Amino acid sequence: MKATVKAHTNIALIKYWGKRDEALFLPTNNSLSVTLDKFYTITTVEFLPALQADEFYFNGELAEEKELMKISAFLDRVRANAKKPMYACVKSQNHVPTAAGFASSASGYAALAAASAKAIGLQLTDRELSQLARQGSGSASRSIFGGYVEWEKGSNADGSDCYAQQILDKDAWDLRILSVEVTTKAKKVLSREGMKRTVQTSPFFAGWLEAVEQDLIAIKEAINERDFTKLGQVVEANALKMHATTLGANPPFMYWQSATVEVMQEVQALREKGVEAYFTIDAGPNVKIVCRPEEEQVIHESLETLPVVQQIHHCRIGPGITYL
Ligand code: FM0
Repeated sequence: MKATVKAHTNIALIKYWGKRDEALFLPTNNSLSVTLDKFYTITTVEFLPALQADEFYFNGELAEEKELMKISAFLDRVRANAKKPMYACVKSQNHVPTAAGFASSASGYAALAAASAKAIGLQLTDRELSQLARQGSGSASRSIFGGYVEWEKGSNADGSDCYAQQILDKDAWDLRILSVEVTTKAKKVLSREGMKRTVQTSPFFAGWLEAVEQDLIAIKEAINERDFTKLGQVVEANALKMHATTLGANPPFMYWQSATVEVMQEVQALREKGVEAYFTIDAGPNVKIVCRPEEEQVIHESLETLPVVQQIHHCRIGPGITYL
């Protein structure tokens, strides 16, 4: 009745931006990510007949009521599925620098889905785990798998055809991701809230949906051909289009700060000097850079000269969930 799982974060190369069903976490478009080796969550779930309520410890401390409620709501699905009305003690250790703009929800819900399913005795396939993790946080559906992963939006109203799958093994193409943490003061619009507002109010959202189809075709070709230039161009352009939709929302918002733009311009300047680097940005001010191993060091050296850069984390492409 006890299980421990390690799950890694992922970074989207083609973004998940928009839901067609809020309650079931069904997206408006496919997305494509790489799982990262360096950042992960380890979660232990134990179902105990003696418990009167769920318990949630986060990084060794009893979590706040609000966090516990989210975990409990998630466990309710697992209990209903297993037909076992038993409470659980959940202990999560997070090894994700949340300040760097990595959503710990992706690794968090992937680990919770796999650990809770195993602990309660459900035998789920990775695809079913992806569907379960999705209902905690959309991007968690991708963190079940390692390497290059595509999350299928599906078309069924119940989400039965909406899950992620691996499209290429991590060792098949060694790319590197640099996570560039910048100085920041501004309050952030949470990704869930930002994507909802964009879907409901941005006239540019229709353009996003049209463009993302083309970007997916192009990036899958680039992955098949191991064409880094093509991949990088699509990755950068896709992130820019996602962020463009936020400017059209009502009220409008943007995730970039001046430091974000400085890093983006440095990446573009590197390319002009012949160093191939491409950026992507999630729902926050920090920048992630995609590059080949041979150029990782020179990119690092050039970025660390920028006063707005606080820290640079180096990641490789990582594995899917593991049972410890
Ligand atoms: O990861 O509302 O999963 O594809 O990071 O929990 O389903 O936190 F840049 C934005 C992540 C969205 C792109 O959204 O949202 C991506 C984003 P939830 P998530």
